[in-house]
Amino acid sequence: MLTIYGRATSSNVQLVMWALGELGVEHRRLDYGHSYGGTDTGAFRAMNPRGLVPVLKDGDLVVWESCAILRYLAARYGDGGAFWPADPADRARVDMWAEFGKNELAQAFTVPIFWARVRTAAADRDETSLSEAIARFEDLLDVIDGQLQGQRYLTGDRLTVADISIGHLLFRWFEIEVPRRPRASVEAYYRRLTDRPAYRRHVMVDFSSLRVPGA
Ligand SMILES: N[C@@H](CCC(=O)N[C@@H](CS)C(=O)NCC(=O)O)C(=O)O
Repeated sequence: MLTIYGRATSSNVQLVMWALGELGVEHRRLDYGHSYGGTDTGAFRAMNPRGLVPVLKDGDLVVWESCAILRYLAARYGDGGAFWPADPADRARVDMWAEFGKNELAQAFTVPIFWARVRTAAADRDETSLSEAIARFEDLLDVIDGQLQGQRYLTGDRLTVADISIGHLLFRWFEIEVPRRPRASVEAYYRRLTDRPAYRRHVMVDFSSLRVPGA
């Protein structure tokens, strides 16, 4: 059976799990990483020399890097339609936003904002850096807001790989205690995502176990 190694509280695991849920692929997920450990063993490092989650094992295939896993799942288990189009030009339009999600939005959010707010005690927090990081992330969200004008999802009216790469970040963005500028299209988009059972199940995961005392 297809196996995902990685704890449910990892945002990169969530990205992969959400895709599996949307594609309806049978799978199992094993808790690895953070408080579960298991990523420093020889067996795990033989799968992923970086010692990070998620890792996918599908038959003889082992893949790490969440977006590579996402693209593999979409190509292997998708139907060549909107989610991950067979046509190279249509696919590139989707992939461009998926890259933007991984290389810009996630980089701008996870460590500079989420870690600073949730995984750092208030006494140790650099509030100036956090405010600057929020301002940078807000600018990127403006790009998303513009793209969402007049359409339900990032590249049209159907959910795609681009939405998985970007949308999984929004749960934490809307849950953490930070100031947020109102942004109607992103907020409507987020509500649309929260209506999807696979998003609720795999992305809207309580992250209180990651919160350090005094955060
Ligand atoms: N670029 C990698 C990053 C993977 C990553 O940083 N994973 C984090 C969890 S989100 C991790 O393994 N942290 C250590 C741990 O959970 O033990 C990907 O997208 O898969």
